[in-house]
Amino acid sequence: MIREFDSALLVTLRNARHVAVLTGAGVSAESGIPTFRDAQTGLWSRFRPEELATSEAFDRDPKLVWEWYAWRRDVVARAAPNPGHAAIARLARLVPRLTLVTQNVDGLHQRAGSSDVIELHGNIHRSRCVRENRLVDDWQDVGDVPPRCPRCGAYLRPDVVWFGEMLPAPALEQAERAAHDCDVFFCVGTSAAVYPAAQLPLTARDAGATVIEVNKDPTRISGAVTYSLRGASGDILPRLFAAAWPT
Ligand code: BV8
Repeated sequence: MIREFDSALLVTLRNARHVAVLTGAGVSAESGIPTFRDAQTGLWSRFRPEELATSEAFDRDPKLVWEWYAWRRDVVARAAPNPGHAAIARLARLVPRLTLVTQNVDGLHQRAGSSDVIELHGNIHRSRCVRENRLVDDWQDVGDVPPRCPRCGAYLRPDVVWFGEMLPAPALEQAERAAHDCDVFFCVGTSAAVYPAAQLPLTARDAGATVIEVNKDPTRISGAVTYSLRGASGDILPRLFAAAWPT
């Protein structure tokens, strides 16, 4: 039998009490959703995501930023969860306790069947009033771009965390608690470049967890993790979990 995965890794997974998973854009790449590292295509090719995903960009050109998110919502609507999302959803049934934390705003983990997803950076399918800071899930389409809050008339914005904005405190606290408590921490499809999310795998390692990175490419934390599994998450995760928990 080809020993594909280190046997110590498989034993660690089988004995895990609490597994935490942090995902980034790479877990949705096989669903056809461009990552932040991918060059933007077509209409958006002349912009860098870091430039558009800011309140400054929205203040400067709310229509442009709203249309970028509308385009991304359309890409997500046409995408489907991939085997990587499905494997993570299945993992919840294989371990005593799973905490799933995502940096993604596409909602694909939920569509794959994961529940209690901790969304550190919000969700592209939710919109909120810029003045009241409250979610708005329905509005009259009278041609305004961005649309306006039906209660107060201010612009709506995507309910995501832009660069320079604070993360939702409850989500971040929950993620940090899991990083301290877990005995296995997966870091899947993230360049580990954006803080404070990028601190989580290091927190887990310092707390004594086995940290497993799954990424097509090496990242800045590849040298700091216990196992760095190179490849596509949609390929590696199903095979790893099948090896650890043979049916
Ligand atoms: C904050 C929502 C307080 C919006 C996003 C400390 C040090 C340095 C900088 C900072 C710091 N603290 C704060 C900052 C500033 C900033 C930051 O981290 N900047 C970076 C660029 C240096 N952080 C913030 O502003 C955060 N706010 O901390 O507030 C504060 C504020 C100011 C100053 C100090 C403190 C807010 C960050 C949240 C921003 N919002 N998203 C939207 O989506 O439009 S971030 C966005 O980019 C994503 O959510 C994601 O988090 C990030 C991209 O990262 P990844 O998900 O990793 O994706 P990426 O494309 O980078 O990588 C994909 C990976 O997958 C690659 O490695 C690739 O190889 C791999 N891959 C590809 N295909 C596959 C694959 N792997 C496996 N399988 C495959 N098939």
